[in-house]
Amino acid sequence: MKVYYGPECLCHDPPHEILSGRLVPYLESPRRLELVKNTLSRSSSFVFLSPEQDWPHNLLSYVLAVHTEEYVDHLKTIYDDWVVDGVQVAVLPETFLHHRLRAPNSLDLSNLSPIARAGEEALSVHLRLHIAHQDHTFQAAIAAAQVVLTAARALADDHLAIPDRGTFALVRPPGHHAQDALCGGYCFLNNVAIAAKYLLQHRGCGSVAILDIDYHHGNGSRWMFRLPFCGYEPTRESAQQIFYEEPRVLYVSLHAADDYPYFTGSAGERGAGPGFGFNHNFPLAQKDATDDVYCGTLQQAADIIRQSGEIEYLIVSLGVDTYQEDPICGFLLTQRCYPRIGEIIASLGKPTLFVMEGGYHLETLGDNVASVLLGFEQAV
Ligand code: OKP
Ligand code: ZN
Repeated sequence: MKVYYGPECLCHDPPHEILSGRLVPYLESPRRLELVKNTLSRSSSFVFLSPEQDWPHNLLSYVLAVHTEEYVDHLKTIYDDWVVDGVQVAVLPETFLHHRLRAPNSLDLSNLSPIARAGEEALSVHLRLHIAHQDHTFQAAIAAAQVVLTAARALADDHLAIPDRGTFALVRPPGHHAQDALCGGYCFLNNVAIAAKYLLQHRGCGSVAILDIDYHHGNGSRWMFRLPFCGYEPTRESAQQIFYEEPRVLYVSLHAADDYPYFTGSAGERGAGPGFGFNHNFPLAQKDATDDVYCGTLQQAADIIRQSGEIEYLIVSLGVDTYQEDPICGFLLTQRCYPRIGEIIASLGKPTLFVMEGGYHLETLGDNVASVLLGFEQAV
C-alpha cells in the first residue's frame, strides 16, 4: 500500500492543552506521526512516498473549496495579531461565540480583537495555534492537506489500472472536527473534506462516501456536506459553495454517543434539504463498545454504503482512539479488532483513501493503524 507522508506535518508542536481542568502535555503530538511511520516502515507491505513540492501549485484554492477565506486568513494571521495585542504565549480562546449570546446581526464581527476572533473561530479549547514559530500550525495544516490531496490523486490515477486498492495519507493535525470556518478538537483544516471535494471537482467523480471510524464524531465533515445543526447560519457564499453543489457525499460515522464534541452526532441527524438521507450516525455508548458490538455496527454502516450503489470512492477517517487503553477515550476495543475493521472496509470493494485522524495511546498506535491497513490489504 502507498503511504503518503510529509515531515512538515510535524512542525505543529504545542507544549500543552487543558484536559479536565488540568494543564497536560498536548496529546496530539508530532510523536504520534513518527510512531506510526516507524511501525509501517518495518513492514514490506508499505511503500512511503512524499508529496511533490509543486503539486498542486494552487494548493490554497483546494483548501478554499471547503473553508472560507476569512477563516483561512484567521489561521494564518492570528498568532501575529495575538502577539501584537500583548499576549506573548499561545493562542487560546476563552470567550466563544455562543448561539444564545448574540442576536443575529446585532454586532459588527468584522473588527474583533484577537482574543474575540480566536473565540469566534473555535469550537473548543482543544487546539493551540503557532507556539514555537508564527507559521507553524498553519504550515503543518497546509502540509497535511497537500499530503491528502496527493494521496487522493494517486488513488484516482491508480484506480484506472488497479481497482479496489487502498492508499494511506499519514497526516496530522487531524481534520474531522474542522468546519468551513471553525477549528477545534486539534483540527484546523478538514483533510477528508478537501480530498472529497477534489475527487468531485477535479476527477470527474459522481459520489463519495466518508466512513468516519474515529472515536469522536466528525462534526466538521458532517457539516461540510450537509446542512447546519442549529441556529448558526452559514454565509450565503459558503452555503452554496460547500453544501448545495455537492449533494452526493455520503457521511457515515461510528462514534461515542457520550463524549466530545458532545452536541453533535445523534442518530437523528440525517442531513437536510438536498442532503437529507446522506448522513448516518451510529452513536455507541462507551461501555457497550466491545469488539463484537463495534464490528456488528460497522457492518451496518458498511451496508448503508453498499446500498448506496453509486459510490465511486471511499474515504476513511481513520482514528484508532477506539482502543481500550486510549487515554482520552472510553471504548473497549482490543488489538484483535483492528484487522477485522480493515477487512470489513475492504468488503466494500471501493478504491479507498485512508486518512489519519485520532489515536493517542502511543504504545499501540502504530500497530493498530498497521492492523487496519493490513487487514484491508489481505482482504481485497
Ligand atoms: C480529536 B480526534 C474530553 C477531552 C476532549 C478533545 C478531543 C479531540 C479529539 N474528555 N478533547 O477526533 O481524535
Ligand atoms: Zn478522535
